[in-house]
Amino acid sequence: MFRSRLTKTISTAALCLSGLLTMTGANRAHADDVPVIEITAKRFAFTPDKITLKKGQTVKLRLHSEDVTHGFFLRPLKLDEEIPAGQTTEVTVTPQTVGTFTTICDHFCGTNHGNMNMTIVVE
Ligand SMILES: [Cu+2]
Repeated sequence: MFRSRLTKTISTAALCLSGLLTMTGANRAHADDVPVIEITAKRFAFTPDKITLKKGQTVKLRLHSEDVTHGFFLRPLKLDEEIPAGQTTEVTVTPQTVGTFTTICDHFCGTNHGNMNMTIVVE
């Protein structure tokens, strides 16, 4: 309990850092060299529920929905993706700020939607 509250506090503070992080498009020339992290969205959780990225290292997030349409929103990393029902969306990100951030589903997907989130740690 304490830990999740702490995480929330940190991520709220991190919202103020918005703009210090950059995101690049998925169509870069060397996009194929970028490590890929698979994330599955399914009512009402992301799997895995925590990933760790390295500051300054570009990664590609491959977001897959196993059921309905979900969102993937994390302002400090400028992530605001929609994951259409049953489909896969890719986004490339280069985190620039160390911290612990909470990504939320911002596309209403059912009764427990408000608790659908995952943690992204940047170290
Ligand atoms: Cu949702």
